[in-house]
Amino acid sequence: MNDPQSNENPGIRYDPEQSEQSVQTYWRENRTFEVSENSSKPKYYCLAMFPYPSGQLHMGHVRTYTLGDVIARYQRLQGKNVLHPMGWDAFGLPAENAAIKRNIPPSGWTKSNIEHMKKQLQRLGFSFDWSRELTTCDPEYYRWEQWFFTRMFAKGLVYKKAAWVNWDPVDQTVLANEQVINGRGWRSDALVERRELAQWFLKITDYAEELLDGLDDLTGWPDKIKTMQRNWIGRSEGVQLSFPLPADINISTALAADLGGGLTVYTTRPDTLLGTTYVAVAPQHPLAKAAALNNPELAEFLEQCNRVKTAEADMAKMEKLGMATGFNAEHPLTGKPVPIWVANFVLMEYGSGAVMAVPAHDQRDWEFAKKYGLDIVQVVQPAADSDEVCNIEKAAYVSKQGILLNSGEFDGMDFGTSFNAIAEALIAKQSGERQVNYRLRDWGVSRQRYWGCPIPIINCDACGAVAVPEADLPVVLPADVAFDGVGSPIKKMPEWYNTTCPSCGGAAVRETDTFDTFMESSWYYARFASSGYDEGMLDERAKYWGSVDHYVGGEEHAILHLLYARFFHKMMRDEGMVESDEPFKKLLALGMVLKDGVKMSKSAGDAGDPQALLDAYGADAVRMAMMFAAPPEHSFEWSENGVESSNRWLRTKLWHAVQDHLLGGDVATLNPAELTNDQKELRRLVHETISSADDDYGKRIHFNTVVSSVMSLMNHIVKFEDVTPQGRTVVREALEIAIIVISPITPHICQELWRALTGGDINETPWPLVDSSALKKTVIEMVVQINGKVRAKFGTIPDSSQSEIEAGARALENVAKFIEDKTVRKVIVVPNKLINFVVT
Ligand code: ANZ
Ligand code: ZN
Repeated sequence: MNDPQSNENPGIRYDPEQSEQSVQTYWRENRTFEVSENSSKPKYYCLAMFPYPSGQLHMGHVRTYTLGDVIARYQRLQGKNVLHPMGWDAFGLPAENAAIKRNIPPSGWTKSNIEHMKKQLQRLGFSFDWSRELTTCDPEYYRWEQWFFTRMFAKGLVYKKAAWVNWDPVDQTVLANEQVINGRGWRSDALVERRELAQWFLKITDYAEELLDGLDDLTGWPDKIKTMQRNWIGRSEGVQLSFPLPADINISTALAADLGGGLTVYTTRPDTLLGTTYVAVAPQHPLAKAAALNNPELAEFLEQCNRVKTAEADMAKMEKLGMATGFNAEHPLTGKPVPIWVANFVLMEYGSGAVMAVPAHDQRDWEFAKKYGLDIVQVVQPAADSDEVCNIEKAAYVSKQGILLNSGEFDGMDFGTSFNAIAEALIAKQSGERQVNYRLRDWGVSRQRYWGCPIPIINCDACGAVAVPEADLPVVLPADVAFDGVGSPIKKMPEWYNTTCPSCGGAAVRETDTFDTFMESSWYYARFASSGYDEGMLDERAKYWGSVDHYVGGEEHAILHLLYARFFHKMMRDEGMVESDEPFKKLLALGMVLKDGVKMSKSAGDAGDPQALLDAYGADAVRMAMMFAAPPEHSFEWSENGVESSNRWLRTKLWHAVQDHLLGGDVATLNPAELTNDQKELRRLVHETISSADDDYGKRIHFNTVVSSVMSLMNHIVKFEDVTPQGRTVVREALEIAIIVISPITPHICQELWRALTGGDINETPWPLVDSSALKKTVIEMVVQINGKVRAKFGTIPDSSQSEIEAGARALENVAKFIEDKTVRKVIVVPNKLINFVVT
């Protein structure tokens, strides 16, 4: 095959490397993408989730940032004042692990990764306003996070409590639930243990209701993500009730006082109260511990439970294990004794850490009862006219459609009625109350790691936990530290943690834990808007930019990051720093880029690095291949083949067509009245391309279809051989529009070609308007029938007269031969559709 480059004029050869460099220099020198708040244009804030500086870009990054860039560039062409910033989510575990492995401080490792990745991002030609770049490990960034934390502390939204945590014995750290995979640490793969530690918490539960209700107004978010958030917040309505404990129970008086003489449970099924055959408590429940004091076997069981921590989702699948405590409680309505068991499926962190077990109507309770030979008493049965299956011998009957039995005065009631009646009965006896519960827990933000933002608290023996005063912020994380691989270095630096109490002046100790890195990513979007402000966390510019108009990022952040950022936004709003209720108006949740079925960021090293592709084919080809591969929300298997063919298309079709056209010199002004049908037809395609691109870019957010429609337009342009003055004018318009339409995806080549065609800067050019008169079809296909049977088709001009159509049809060979020796009785014309000859 011959090389298409060989017949190019050497002066205008397409050299992506060189041309992209010069375009990028132009952008830099002209500060093309730097924005200010003094603009008469409407604002548009486009943000892609900032990366963790792991070392090099992978194709997942390329996808995310190209999508964000396409949106930003399209909105800029729409005449918006577009903020499109970039920064680094720079704290986190990998830097520490790298530091241990390579014996270099995390700060240095992070810094050099940022330098390298920044070059790669710049090489890709993203339209970031680099003047607003921020790095979260920079004290100038995290000082405001510390400041905000102390504000929330003063306000009572921050507290410290001992909490059960997932402890990774290898990484020596607390893990979040989602970092525990099948009972093992996500990085170390070590069996995770349970420990109780003093931790700092943010009261996200104070906002649970608003975080839930707010989802209803987020019309720009995918339903899937909203559902995940709803489930995570997990609102339920139920009853909290107490099972009295007998006076002679063998527990300490302190514990008895704590329990208030009763064992509290939370249930969403008070209707099943009479079916309670045992009460199950979590292994960490005080009553379980009390029982274990004189029961070594139980003590061993509790320890075993503490060793394995399972994410809640795995809880359902896990084998149900338990042991009797030997204690009984009393049923709050019947007064009958109910045995108390310890069960591994009861969570200490939810409700009260104890459940009333109703094996006939709850599958977990049923499995547990079967295993340990506990009673199963049915108290709900299907309604008479129902076709529900209910066989308590085989499985629990969990439906809420049934009718009560074996429940005394409540027999015959349905779910709603019995729920209320039993709730009222408990309220009357003062042994229960209605309760709304949220599955959402307060956000534990303490991490026992080094590479994070220091928690700005000083612990004083006399005063307790005291916030670091504003004047003393930031509390800077020491950068030059020695790593021995076990635990955080600042926990072994008395010269750092020994200090004086801001309140009493006595000797005191700094908090040596650092923040969860989700803290930094919870407010960075707002800081971009207040870039460089050094007198506070945010300034008035945060109000100008308001909510992010379009937020782009991986669907793996569907829950935590987005929830924490929404929570921070509401706290900042309540401090008067922002005005809107939600941080992200519209959300684009991307599917994953896979390599051999594995997520790119997780698969090994260089395989996903775009560098080699950039060197060989240029940024535009990489960007185009990525956008062409799949619509954003789909996960897909990455193949490099698309990059080479994109490069070939850019070179042989786009670049070539423009250079060829330019050889013909200047063009005349367009005169729509004078156009031939073919010229009109090309114009129609051109304007259809704009209109579908508007839909694809602005509404559907499907950019692969923009690429294919421009490809198809270019095929028509290349085949269009009309070199008359109007013909060349139509081609000029077609080329300009093809270029501007695809420019958000392949900005470098388009900038160059645009300059060559028009002498102007494409970034200063408004998006083309659709000329609706050009959309009219120039040729209409007429169907010719003879006695109702289709015999031929031919093209006519729209709204042709009846006689023109008839003449056209008669002239067709296949029509003539059927009419020749017949008598035409009637001719029926349906305008712009068909003509039917009735013959005999
Ligand atoms: C009795 C009962 C009978 C229940 C029945 C369910 C079905 P949601 O809806 O998610 O809020 N539960 C309460 N606290 C728990 C804990 N700490 N660990 C594990 N399970 C706990 O769940 C509420 C239901 O989950 C409660 O209603 C309780 O079991 C259980 F036929 O009480 B139910
Ligand atoms: Zn003090």
